[in-house]
Amino acid sequence: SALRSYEYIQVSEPRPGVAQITLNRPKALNALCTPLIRELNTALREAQASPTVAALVLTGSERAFAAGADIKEMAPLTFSEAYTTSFIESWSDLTSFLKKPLIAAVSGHALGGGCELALMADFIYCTANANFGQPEIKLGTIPGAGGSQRLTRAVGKAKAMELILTGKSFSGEEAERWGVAARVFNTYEELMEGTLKTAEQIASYSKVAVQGAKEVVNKSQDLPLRDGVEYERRVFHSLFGSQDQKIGMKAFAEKKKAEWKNE
Ligand code: CO8
Repeated sequence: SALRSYEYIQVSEPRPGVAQITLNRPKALNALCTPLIRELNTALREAQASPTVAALVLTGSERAFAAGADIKEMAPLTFSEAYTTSFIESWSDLTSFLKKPLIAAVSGHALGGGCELALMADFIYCTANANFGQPEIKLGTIPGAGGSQRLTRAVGKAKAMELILTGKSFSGEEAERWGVAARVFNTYEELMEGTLKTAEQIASYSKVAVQGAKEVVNKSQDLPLRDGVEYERRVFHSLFGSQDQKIGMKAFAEKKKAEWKNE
């Protein structure tokens, strides 16, 4: 297929319906410099637009998912430059346009902006010894790409406050126990196999239903419960207008495999 080539990331389609984006700046442990973020943004938009992609995986290397924003790039930045260029604004919303599900597969360091990037995914799979954290406080700054909000929603205020004020990191095992990660694996190989398998499974379902499911779960993060439940019911009702609902339920009754039309 016509996959574009990049300098700081790699894009592949390792399984049917699955696009994998691999952060690839090994010399800097995948530190998120501006050109990398720009490439990632392009790749995510292309995957969203691609008719052959139904689910996405975002990963780094065995040693590092991403060790944060590029400290060397940020070091000389002034307040007025950051303020007037809205530094990082476009990064903290990297996945907000994405309607297709995105799984982050985290091995090694996921620090600062790297942790925040993983938290932007729909869910995280990781290795037991992955190294998550928001160490910005040690650099004289604070999380800038949603970490104080998304980590707090994931682990609760007490733990998030402790983690962000001390800058101490937490393991993949803890991430799973605290609800930051959906699943934990012993090795990098098992992580990648498990992630691709899940992505392939999701990609095998009706695209219409998958998009609806992602949309309603995400609404739970923004809406009060009553409004969220009502929103869910509206989307649920609307899916009776899809062909795939008819196909799925008919296939169940006939004990056959559903052949989705994605309509
Ligand atoms: N920025 C720039 N370069 C980095 C970064 C980084 N964040 N992390 C690592 N590197 C570079 C190192 O400078 C080193 O380069 P060189 O060989 O030229 O000296 C190379 O990567 C390898 O790193 P180490 O030699 O330090 O490797 P170790 O295995 O000894 O240590 C660590 C690994 C513990 C991960 C260590 O590199 C480290 O502490 N890195 C910084 C972690 C950090 O503080 N991250 C937070 C950055 S602030 C931030 O992310 C703000 C968020 C803003 C929003 C972002 C939006 C997505």
